[in-house]
Formats: sequence, C-alpha cells, structure tokens
Amino acid sequence: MAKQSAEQIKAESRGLRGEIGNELLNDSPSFSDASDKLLKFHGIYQQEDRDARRLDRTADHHQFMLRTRLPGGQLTARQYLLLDEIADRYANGTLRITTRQTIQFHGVIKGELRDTVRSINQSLITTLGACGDIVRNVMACPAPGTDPRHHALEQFSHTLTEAFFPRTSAYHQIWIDEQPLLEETEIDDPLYRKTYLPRKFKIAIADSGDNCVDIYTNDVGLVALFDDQPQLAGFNLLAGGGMGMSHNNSATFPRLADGIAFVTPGQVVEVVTGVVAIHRDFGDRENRKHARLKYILADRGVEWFRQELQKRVGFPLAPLRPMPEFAVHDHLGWNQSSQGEWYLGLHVENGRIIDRDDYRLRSGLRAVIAKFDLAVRLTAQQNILLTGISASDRPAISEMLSRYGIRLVEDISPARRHAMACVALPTCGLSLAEAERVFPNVIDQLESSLNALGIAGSEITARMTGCPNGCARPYVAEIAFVGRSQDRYMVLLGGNPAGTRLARPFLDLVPLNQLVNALHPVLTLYRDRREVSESFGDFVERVGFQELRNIVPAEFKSAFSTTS
Ligand code: SRM
Ligand code: SF4
Repeated sequence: MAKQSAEQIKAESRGLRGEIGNELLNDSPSFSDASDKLLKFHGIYQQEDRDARRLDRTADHHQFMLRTRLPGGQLTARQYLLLDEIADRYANGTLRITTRQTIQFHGVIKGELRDTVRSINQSLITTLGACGDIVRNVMACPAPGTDPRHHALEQFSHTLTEAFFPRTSAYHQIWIDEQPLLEETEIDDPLYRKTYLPRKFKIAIADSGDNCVDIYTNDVGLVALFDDQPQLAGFNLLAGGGMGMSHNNSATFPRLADGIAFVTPGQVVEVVTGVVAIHRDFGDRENRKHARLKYILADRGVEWFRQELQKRVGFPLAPLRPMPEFAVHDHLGWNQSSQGEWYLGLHVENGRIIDRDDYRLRSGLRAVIAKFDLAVRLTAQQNILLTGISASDRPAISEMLSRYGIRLVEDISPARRHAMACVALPTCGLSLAEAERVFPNVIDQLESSLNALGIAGSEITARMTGCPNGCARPYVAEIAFVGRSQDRYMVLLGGNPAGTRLARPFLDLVPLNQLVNALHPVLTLYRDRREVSESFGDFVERVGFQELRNIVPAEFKSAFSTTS
C-alpha cells in the first residue's frame, strides 16, 4: 500500500486516534507507518536500537522513546522520583534531560508502552503534544524565586501550555482509560482543526537580559520586560526562529526570530494564538522541509507578517520596546532564590542522568531529592536545578553529592560547562554521526588544547549534533560540530556567547578525531590576538574567515566549506 502523506494521516485520524488502539493490541513489536506518525502527537517515537541493528540485521530491534511535557522544566520532588522509578521499570535505566527542559525515556518496548504512559500520567505529567505538528513544550527561564518576576515567567509557561493543548479525548482513551479503548468521541478543536499545524511549533519565554532559553531559535519568543518595576510590563514578541536544515539543500536554513511587537500580559494568549493560526493557515503543507513558521517570515517578510497578525487580533499591536542586551546565565552553582532559600544548579553532561562507575549521578540525585524534598527545574542547557534549599541544609547536600561522585560546577571547566550535544546514536533514527556518546571526549581534547595554550578559563560555547536538524541548537554556538556522515562533521564558527548571532560553516567533512586539531591554530590565534574580554565568537567575526582559513593545517584545506 502506498504511504499516506502526513497531512492525509492527520486528516483521517479522528482526533489523533488512527489505528493506534488496535495496533497496540496486536503481537507485532512495532506500529504501522501511519500510527508511527500519529504516535508522535502522543509524545511517543518509534525507534530502533541502531547498535543492535548493525550487529544483527535479522532480528527486530524496535523500541520507543517517550517525551514528557514539563512547562518551564518544572517538577515536584515526588514527580521527579516517580520518573526516576519509571526509568528502571520500563526504560533503559536513564533519564535524559532534553534541550527543551523535558525528560525523555529511551528503550521502552511496545508491550509496556501503555503502562509507561499511565505511570507517567499518575505523576500528573503528560506526554500528549510533546512531539508532533503541534505547540510543543513551552520553555521558560527556570531560575526559581519568590518574587513576582519569577511568578510571571512560570505562570505564562502554564497559561500558554493550556491555551495550545490539543482538544482530543484519544490520548485518554488509548492510554489511560481502563475500558473502552475504541470508543470515539470527536471533539472539535477550533485551533488545530483536523489537520493540526503544518509542522512543529515552539514557544519560549525569556527573562529580560537572560537568554538561557535561546529565545531567537523559537517559532515564538516572548521576552519579559519589567521596565525597572517588580511587576511584569509585558513581552517583546519575536517570531520565526528555527534551527533545522538539511545538508546540500540551500532552501533549508537556520534562522533567528524577528522582533514583531510589544504585548501586554493580557494580550499574550490572543497574539500567540494569532501567530499559531498564521502558521496553520500559511505554512507549507506540501513540503515538510519548508513547513516551519520561519519560512513564512523568510518568504513573505516581517512587514507582511505583522500586518497579517494585526488582522487577527482585536487591538492595535504596539511597537517593540527597548530591551536590555542578552547574556546567557546557566544558573549553575549555589544561588540564592529568596531570603533564606537557595537553589543548586548541577551540570549534567549532555543531559544524561545515569550512574557510571564512581559518578553516580542518578542515585545521588534520587537520594538528595528524596531526603530534602527538593523541587526540580530542568534547564535548556540540559542541566538540573535543585530548589527550595534552606541555608542550613547546604553543607549536608554538598557533602552528600560528593559522596556520589557528583561534581559542583566550580570543578568543571568552562568548555565542558557550556557544551551541549544531542542524543544521536543509537536511538535517533535521523542521526548521520555520533554526538552525545562522543562529545565528552571531544571536550576532553578541547580542554587539553585550551590548557596547552594557557587559556583554560576561556568561556567558549561548543555544541555537537549528529545531523543538521539542530536539536542542540548548534547554529547559535561559537563552535558547532554538525554530523555529516559516519564520523565526519561540518564545523561552524562565529555564534556569540549571548546566542544572538548565527554561526557559519567554516570546515566540512572533518573526521571526528581531528575536530579539535583542526581548530587548534584558530584557538592559538585567539590567544594571541584577542582583545580584552573578547569572546571567541566575536574574535572569529572580527578577524574573518579569510584569514582563519590561511592558518588551518594543509590536511584540512580540502575540507573548507564551499558555503562560507
Ligand atoms: Fe529534535 C527530530 C531529539 C530539540 C530540531 N529530535 C528529533 C528526533 C525526534 C528524531 C526523529 O524525528 O526521529 C530526535 C529524537 C532523538 C532521540 O533518540 O531521543 C530529536 N530534539 C531532540 C532532543 C531530545 C535533543 C536533545 O538532545 O535534547 C530535544 C528534545 C526537545 C524537547 O524536549 O521537546 C530536541 N530538536 C530540538 C531543537 C532545539 C529546540 O527546540 O530548542 C531543535 C531545533 C529548533 C527547531 O525546531 O528548529 C530540533 N528535531 C529537530 C528537527 C528539525 C526540524 C526542522 O525544522 O527542520 C527534527 C527533524 C524533524 O522534525 O523532521 C528533530
Ligand atoms: Fe537526531 Fe539530528 Fe536531532 Fe541529533 S540533531 S537528535 S541526530 S535529529
């Protein structure tokens, strides 16, 4: 049977049901193509263990990834502990913090999918809408606090999540209800209608001056403005950011969001609904590679977009307000959140919460969260914040963590602290090369290189992805390694530490074991010629690719990117 298009599958899905319920009951270890596509809306990805498949092509290696939705990355202690339990009971014994402040589980088998989804829901967390052509997990600066500033960010991550939740009973009927698997009650969804959005849609909320959520890479970015008052004045609305591209396809590209308008707190939901509806109505439904909101802005222009948005809201759109320059605060280390309360930001290498030899991160987190009843926040850099800590508990918590081999941020180099890699192999079906599994070693090499040059303290942001889809947002890093083929990468340079400028391709097809060697001369020049406080990315832009090309060793000459 010919494969149906994504649009057809959505249209005929009867509120995202399709045949998922029936297929769940059969003996096959996997779902059909149509169900595979619909499952994403339920927060479930059908995958294969690609390591196992390489070793044995005859056996079936299907397994599932489940992604939760956690607005602003917030979890109570109880919720965290339940998710931790699920990791052992149904998944591969790890929790994976994602670049959008959620938790993913890998390695769930089909026969246990329903129990896994139910267990997640028992902790009052859903997976519905974590993936699919829909508004995804709403990000927000996770720094906790008790003042109105923090409440505003938190509140809007929930308000927007609720506003864009799909109105279907299918999720409940398929995964949660005891009885009627197939009873169908179609609920009219006035926003998503029958075909949902042409593609995924991402929203983030930033505190003014803090770009910890990479605000410009989202379909919609809301920058909270307080105008020197404690109460929220409103938000600058940005639209049309996105990272995904394909190699050798210049019609696809990463793009930073444009500033559109200033909106008051009371206008936010109406305005963002207008933007989502523009995506729904004007997004490309023929070509999924051209379907994100960013291409509407790129093709039709910002002015067209502003006018179209104006038609959809019942008040005049106000001009953007001036906003402070951005820096990125990763919120790691000990920080005071209010009088008498502290939070501790811990670095989680590439977001993987795991016990490995003497580094027993998973056990340590479980023990400390349970003992001190600590609420958790996940960051967009794949790290974890333990919150609500009284001053008197600080020494005991530090001591407990060190017993589990968990290092505080002071003991981690800046290069590692700011590094981020996507999941890639063995679970991601789209990866062309390794990322999460090899990046720690690349960072070891980068640390050695910076050490040898006497600039170990340099705050350089490096990111790696196994393919050009951009899940670790590499195109806003100062150094990006983007998978090309089995062990070859494109190297991009020139993003800035604030995440407000795109990096550009510098080298191509560089072997994994040569990535840092290839950059060593550039790092040397940075040491010798940087200006006071000049970041690596700014230095690269000032000196220019032309000169930097001339100093790369001969063996990498053939690897010069033709697109830079
Ligand atoms: Fe992503 C697809 C993992 C954040 C752009 N992403 C995938 C899939 C589901 C592969 C697939 O479609 O089969 C990956 C699953 C791997 C696995 O085994 O777990 C995957 N993406 C991730 C995560 C887990 C990366 C991580 O290491 O943390 C992130 C989950 C976020 C979340 O909790 O919702 C993740 N993905 C992102 C981001 C960053 C962001 O949103 O801030 C981007 C770039 C921003 C953007 O959307 O433009 C991103 N993922 C993509 C794309 C390219 C979309 C495009 O417009 O071209 C794909 C491919 C696709 O959708 O076809 C993709
Ligand atoms: Fe997979 Fe590519 Fe995303 Fe990495 S960037 S998780 S390889 S889709």
